[in-house]
Amino acid sequence: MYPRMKHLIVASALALSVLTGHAIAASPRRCAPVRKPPPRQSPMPGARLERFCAPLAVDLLVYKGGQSQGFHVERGAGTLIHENGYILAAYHATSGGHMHIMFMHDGKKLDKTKRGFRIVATASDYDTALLKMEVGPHGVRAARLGRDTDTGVGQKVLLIGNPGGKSHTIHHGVVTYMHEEGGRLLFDKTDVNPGDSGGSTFNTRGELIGMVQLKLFGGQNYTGASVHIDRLRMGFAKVLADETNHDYKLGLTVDMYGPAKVTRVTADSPAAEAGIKVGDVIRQLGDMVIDDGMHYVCALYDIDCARPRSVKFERNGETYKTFVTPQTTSDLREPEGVEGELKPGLNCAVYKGRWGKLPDFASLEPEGRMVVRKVGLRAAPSKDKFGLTFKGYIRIPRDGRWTFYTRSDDGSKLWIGNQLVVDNNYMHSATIEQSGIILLKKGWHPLKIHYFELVGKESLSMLIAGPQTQKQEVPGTALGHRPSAQ
Ligand SMILES: [Ca+2]
Repeated sequence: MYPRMKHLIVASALALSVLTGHAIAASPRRCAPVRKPPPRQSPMPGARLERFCAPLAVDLLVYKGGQSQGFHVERGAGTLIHENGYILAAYHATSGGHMHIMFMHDGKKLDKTKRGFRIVATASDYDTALLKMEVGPHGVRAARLGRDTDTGVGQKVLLIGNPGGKSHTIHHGVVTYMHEEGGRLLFDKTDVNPGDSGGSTFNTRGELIGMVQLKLFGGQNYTGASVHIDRLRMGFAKVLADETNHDYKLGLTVDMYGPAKVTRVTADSPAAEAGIKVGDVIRQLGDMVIDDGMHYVCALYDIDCARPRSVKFERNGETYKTFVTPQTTSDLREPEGVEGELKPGLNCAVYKGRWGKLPDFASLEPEGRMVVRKVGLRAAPSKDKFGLTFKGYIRIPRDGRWTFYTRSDDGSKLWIGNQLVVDNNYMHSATIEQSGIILLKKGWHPLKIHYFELVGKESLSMLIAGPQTQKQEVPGTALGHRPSAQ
């Protein structure tokens, strides 16, 4: 090949990479090792274990209700799992509510509405929530994450929770049963109360081996139970690490049951272009040091799309540094509705009943059906004790990442196609707003909303925000339905 031609080919490759937004392939270079994980502790006697573990736990307070139903406070707890301020808590002890307060062991108070911390991600199927301190995580110590093999029947455990608001309450217990299938539940004889939800379960080495949880999987009715750490690791891998949670991808999967060892690299992905290979152990992403697969999942939530991020990893005893440029995911949901076939408004079905949460409307016979111009309570059959379902299509003006919100008194849920986007279930006032994100292509997408009202005040609204679209109530002009469909 002539030198001139070679030059031209390199130049056109560069131009192409700029157009498609891909990073130029970066070769990993050797660098200084990342700081080692904290050493494993020897088993500690009771008082020393308490002193070691107590600063790793946090208390949570959620203010719920409204003027019509009365206010009440729900309590829960959580555990610091990374020194950057990441906290593991129970989804059911952090969802809903209009004010969220966190107390650290030293009495420091963090208010979510004042940006003291945020709810980074939730996985309701695994009853798991990931929180992050927004201010002053500097100097916090985080729990070493254990495995299911780190505890067995007959061994001592330490539980820290917040029963009845008695902050940082410590129970000592003994593992009496371990459920190996369908959830790996850990049972112990301690007296666990509602305020303990999301609380820490430590072994005698001070390693986090579970999360206190009264709401159990599989419909079994046990009390005094913790969800085992391996079940939480699985939830992290299946739900929180799922790249559909983010609007970018790296093309990387890591082991969730220990150090973040790379188990899969997708061909032509940003990770592959950055020279990361199966077997490498990810040790740092951006400024976040990674000692465990769960840390890697936390770090994913701190990434900005289309900005190169430094990655440090270990290979054959050496540490290397490279850069990945997260790629925008192109799997936007395809529209289904056809412009000319839709009529304005949504199909609305009206139900009467007394529910404290959304019923299975599909199994109920509606009292009536009508078409409504927009989402609201125009079809309400009475002031109390009723439910409504809305079905039709919503017009999305442009491709991108869309956030849907419902504000409802009482509960509501919103689906796009078969995907549940907003979960705003249960009794609460309309000050409660919940939201969810979905990637959509321009066009008409199937929309479904379920709503119920038990007593007191009642209201329902749907809002949307997205590319070049400020958060706003969805106008009737963006809604359509098939006249034949119910
Ligand atoms: Ca109400």
